[in-house]
Amino acid sequence: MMAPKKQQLSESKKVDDLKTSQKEVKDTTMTTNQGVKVNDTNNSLKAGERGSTLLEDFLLREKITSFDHERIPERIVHARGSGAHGIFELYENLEQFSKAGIFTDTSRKTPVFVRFSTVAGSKGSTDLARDVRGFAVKFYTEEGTWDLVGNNMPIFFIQDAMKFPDLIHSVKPEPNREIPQAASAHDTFYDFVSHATETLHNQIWLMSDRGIPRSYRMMEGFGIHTFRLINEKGDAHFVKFHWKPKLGVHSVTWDEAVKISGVDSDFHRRDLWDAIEAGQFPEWELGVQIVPEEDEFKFEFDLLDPTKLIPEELVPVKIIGKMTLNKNPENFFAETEQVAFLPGHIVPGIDFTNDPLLQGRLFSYRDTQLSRLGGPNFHQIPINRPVVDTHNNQRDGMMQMDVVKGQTAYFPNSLSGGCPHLAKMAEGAFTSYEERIDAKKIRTRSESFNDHFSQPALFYRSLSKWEQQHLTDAYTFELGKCKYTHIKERMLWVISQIDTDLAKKVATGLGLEIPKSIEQPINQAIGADADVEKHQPPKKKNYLDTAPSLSQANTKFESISTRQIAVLVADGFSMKNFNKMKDALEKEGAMVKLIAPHGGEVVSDEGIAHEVHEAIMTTESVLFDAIYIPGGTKAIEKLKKESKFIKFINEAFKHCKAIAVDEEGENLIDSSLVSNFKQDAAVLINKESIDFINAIAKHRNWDRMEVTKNIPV
Ligand code: HDE
Repeated sequence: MMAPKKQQLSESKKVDDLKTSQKEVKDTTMTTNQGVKVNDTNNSLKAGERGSTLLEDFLLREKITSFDHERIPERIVHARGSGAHGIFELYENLEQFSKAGIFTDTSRKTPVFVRFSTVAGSKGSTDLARDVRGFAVKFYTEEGTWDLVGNNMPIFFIQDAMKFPDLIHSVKPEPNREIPQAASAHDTFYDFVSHATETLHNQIWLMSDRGIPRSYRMMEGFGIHTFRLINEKGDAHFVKFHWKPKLGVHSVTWDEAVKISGVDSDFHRRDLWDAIEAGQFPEWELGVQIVPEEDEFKFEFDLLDPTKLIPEELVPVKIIGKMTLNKNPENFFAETEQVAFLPGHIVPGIDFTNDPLLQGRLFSYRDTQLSRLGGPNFHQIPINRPVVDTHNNQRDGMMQMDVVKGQTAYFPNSLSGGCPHLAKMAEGAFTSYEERIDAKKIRTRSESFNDHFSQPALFYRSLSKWEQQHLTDAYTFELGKCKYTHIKERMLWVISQIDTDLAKKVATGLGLEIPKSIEQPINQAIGADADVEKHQPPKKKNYLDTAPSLSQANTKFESISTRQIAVLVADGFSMKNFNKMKDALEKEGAMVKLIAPHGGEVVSDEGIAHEVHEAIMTTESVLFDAIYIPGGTKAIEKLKKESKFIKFINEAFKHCKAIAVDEEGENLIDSSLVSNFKQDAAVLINKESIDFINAIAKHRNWDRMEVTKNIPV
């Protein structure tokens, strides 16, 4: 037998190597797709100058045909997204848990491609929809590609894949009018979720600030399902994966989200792109919660139930490595659009569990790529290619890019010396974890999945006052958008099972009463949701009073890196103050942007011209994290005359942002609503730059909500 060629891969391939079909546009001559040089791409071939176009015009037909077929079907969910390249580095060898190279070799820099997304909206929808965010990571490892296809919330809406089409149909635009786009605030969603109370946990996370992140770079990521890690001896441990952003977890307010959607619906995409271009590479640490197999039944919830999280207070998250995104895609379509993530892409050392949602996903994603990318060869698209060589007897199909030589395409064979031969365990072959199964074939839901209410209640209890207020407002808004009273009432009843006070506040906003009981679902007889009965009244368990790890109030507030600071200036602004503050902010990594009454340049009180970043007409305060007003008598007089600057300040104040002013700058805030709140902890008048930096690092002064809620902005 011919000796098999050993795969050589001394170090991880560079990200660029993945893209074997890269083309540069520079210094090239235009050709057709057949390589014929083109001398006119502006005029079609006609019978005479004013004559009809000729069918023979192959240049026109090739160009137009290609254009006509430019789009591929958008993803049914997660259509709107943004991607970036990077690397993953492991901090410590985890061989006691997993034999995967990515978890044992601390010398590797494993290339990754990440795609962040919203779920419900179509490809052109706003980034700032209240929605779950996708957080999908493709690890190009030396033992094959591993995809960790997760979300920014640690649980999912449903427990069984069978319900996924119902969930998505309910949240998508209603089929009769195709309204509303990228929004859960409508009748069909709440009709569905109020009948399927298993959705409640993900729903309440969605209503929290997690549903409107400040940036993709400031979100956690979660694998959601319980997976398995397998070590060299074949021993298994359960594992949950967590991504922890270095910048902490931060969100905008709903009022900002609505306004950002209007002024820059690409806010999150732009933010990710700009940070990477500026060399301020986003970073997340990878954490694992590890549970020994023998502890499978130790918890008051089922580890296989994807609507439950393991509170970090019960099983701490062990930080094991770091992911850095350091390169923007060259071509959105080729990379971000064509990337295909499959939860079924795992490598030796990682394995699945029987989570019924995960099991369904293992089927769904390959099926999706077949229709989205047109056939079974999507793994040959550059962004989807593994970094290791692949050999098997799969052949042909649409868009086959490989020219596989030789006479055989079957196994076993003698004509090719038995190759590709089967891998032995010592060569790193994948084998499935031998889980013991002794069961009836049965179409049902495990009783251990029945408790729908304990964890949503734990989540709500664990939030800070300001988070609870945001969540209450979110439910009131969302249900307020529903037209059917019975749907709103049913939801009120469901919410009352989490927290009576929350339900009362939402009911007041809706002008309704919380019903004492609710009718059984219409189709109970045919099992539309026979399980609803099981959950009424809920059997709540209080295994923890609170889980502080669930609150954004306990996230990191250390860095102002990449924070956008609006500096309000006009001709005559104080250069001394400005320079001092700018230097201090930029030293901490913040982005200082000059906003002036007009575009072009502004001249400081020392006669130096500065480039204006945005004219006040083309921007809004919702795009910034904080405001600085450097002063200068002439400048402040000018700014006071432009009412939009006052609006800018009022809104930033309303959104609880830090505002610093020096000297005459105080006159400008005296013309705004801030004049009545100068004692506010994040309003800094003639203070040191360090005070401003500390206030920005806190993200927002949420204590201010008490006073701002009644401010008419
Ligand atoms: Fe997905 N999901 N999903 N999903 N999902 C897709 O696959 C599906 C679920 C997630 O940036 C689709 O390639 C089913 C959970 C992300 O390209 C599709 C079920 C989680 C992305 C699909 C789920 C996710 C997708 C659409 C229930 C978090 C975007 C396009 C059984 C753990 C990946 C595609 C990207 C995309 C099906 C549930 C995350 C239709 C059937 C749970 C981040 O195949």
